[in-house]
Amino acid sequence: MTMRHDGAKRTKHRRLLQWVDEMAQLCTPERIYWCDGSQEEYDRLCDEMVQSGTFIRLDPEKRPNSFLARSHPSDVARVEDRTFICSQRAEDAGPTNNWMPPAEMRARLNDLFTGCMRGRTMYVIPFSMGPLGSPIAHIGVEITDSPYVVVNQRIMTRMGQAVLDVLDDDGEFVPCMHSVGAPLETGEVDVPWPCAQSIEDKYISHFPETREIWSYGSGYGGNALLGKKCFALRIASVMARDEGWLAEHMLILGVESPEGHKRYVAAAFPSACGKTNFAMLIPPPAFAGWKVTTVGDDIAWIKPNPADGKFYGINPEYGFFGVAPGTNEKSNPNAVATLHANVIFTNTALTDDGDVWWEGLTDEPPEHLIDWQGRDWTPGCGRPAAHPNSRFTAPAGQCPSIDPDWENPKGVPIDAFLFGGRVSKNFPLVYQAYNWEHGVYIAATMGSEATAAAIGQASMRRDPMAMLPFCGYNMAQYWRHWLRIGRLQVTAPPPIFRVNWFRKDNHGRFIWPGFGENMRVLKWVIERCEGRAPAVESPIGWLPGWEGLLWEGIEFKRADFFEIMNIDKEKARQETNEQEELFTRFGDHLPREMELQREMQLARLYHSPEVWDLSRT
Ligand code: O2Y
Ligand code: MN
Repeated sequence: MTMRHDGAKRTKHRRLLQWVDEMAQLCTPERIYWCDGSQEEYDRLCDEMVQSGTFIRLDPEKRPNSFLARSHPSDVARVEDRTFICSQRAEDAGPTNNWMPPAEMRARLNDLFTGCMRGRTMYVIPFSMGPLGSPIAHIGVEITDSPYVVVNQRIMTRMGQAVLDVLDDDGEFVPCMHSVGAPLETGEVDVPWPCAQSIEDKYISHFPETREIWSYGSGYGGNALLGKKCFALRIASVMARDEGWLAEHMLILGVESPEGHKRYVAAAFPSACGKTNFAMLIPPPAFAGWKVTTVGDDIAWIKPNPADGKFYGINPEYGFFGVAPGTNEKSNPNAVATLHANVIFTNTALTDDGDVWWEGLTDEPPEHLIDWQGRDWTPGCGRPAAHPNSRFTAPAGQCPSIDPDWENPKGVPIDAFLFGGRVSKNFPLVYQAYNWEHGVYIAATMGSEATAAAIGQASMRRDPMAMLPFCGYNMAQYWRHWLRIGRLQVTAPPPIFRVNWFRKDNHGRFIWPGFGENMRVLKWVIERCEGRAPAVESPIGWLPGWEGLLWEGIEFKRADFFEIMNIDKEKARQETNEQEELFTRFGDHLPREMELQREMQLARLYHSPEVWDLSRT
């Protein structure tokens, strides 16, 4: 028997209505609710969650219209071990993804989802990744039994009736099925953060061939807000491969010179490398007249435009799901300002006057807090007050540095790609690839240094293009796609750069001050795009000389610059040799250009003269 709901009044999309009915029959919820995306609906759901204990309303003077949620201690982050790419063939998921045959996964999910919404409301959330109706945007529909997911999705995506209107009666949408995996028995009282009891019962599953997402057992972040990592990266990367575009784990920022020239840079960094801070950078005083603006802080969808042969990018998201610890007036004043109101905090600490706090927000912690698990906390008690992965969900439009074109349906033209890892030794502050193929190679081999405990044979934890946990298909085929799209789809692909803010000196101290000073690197990047900045050829790419960067307003000695730019040839050879291990994992799928680039780099590291000695610049 089909359950009554007002879907037919909301849309004439038969496939969507049929899917909702099928999911209701599978999950047997108490009721079905179609989200309209209104403020009234958002306020009502937040009030209900305050009543049920899921939300704490923060002090309305200090943090208007803002809430704190505390998750179950077992449900605090993305679960990569429980994330699956269920392509028909294992080799299409590739060696870096967890794979399960689709039929086997479907059977498991069918068991898990049967009756999983008992006693709960099934919410239907139509959402658009990207500005409504933009040719770069795509639509998803998330079904969930979590009101926390609904209100977060209202911040993170454009959602509600307007999306159904754009979808019309036959538009394409990605079905995103989600349950916290905690059915309620008759008379059972709900808990503030329902989720599956055991990690083995969590499944974040993707079906690339049929473009579906099924997520079970977690209510947290990337596991549950399915528009973000699941759709905008894992499924979208497959769509992008098939349709000739790029779905990337990249921020997009704009740089405007005092003369009013505007450039846009898309930059990929692995998770937890300060992407949000970089996306909201404030140039230091020496850069009077320069402006940096934010298009997005995490994900970029980039499509070639045949009209002018350039790449155009959008931020498919509508909000920021940023990590709270470490965010402060020094590291990211724009983020702090963004958080003034209308924010959902998850797993931060609560102050005695009804506000939030996390490690690093202030130099001195408050004398007393309630920690992320609801326990009394005092400085020196030996526990962090906020969970290290505590988050804020905040509307992007509230960011003071938001770019005037961030909602432009055409996207913004991408002038350069940056790739950055976290490496303490031997990787220069910045260098430019010789050409597109070389750039794809340096992006494919990027990574962060493994911690001492994690170092096995190789010392780098590879994270190609910062997409290791997010590529929905074989990573080597993804490199092939990058090679092809730069050759065929655009007239002159943007230059590619590698950056590394994290180099340390012999005392283990960071050499580069980071934060706003990264503007100095950005300026060189922009000037390279315009063919204006000098560069020195090296075996690994083009380097800025001392004169290439602006040094006004910073105490940074020439010797420090040579230290941060220095390439020890022997160590670079060792690193290049170690890359073979990554490449061989992909067997015949590896594009031959990748191994060729590696061998050419090795040859340069053996044979090139020392013309790249920067102390001569
Ligand atoms: O732990 C989570 O669910 C969030 S992970 C995340 C959130 C925002 C932006 N990036 C990431 C990431 O892991 O790259
Ligand atoms: Mn991310």
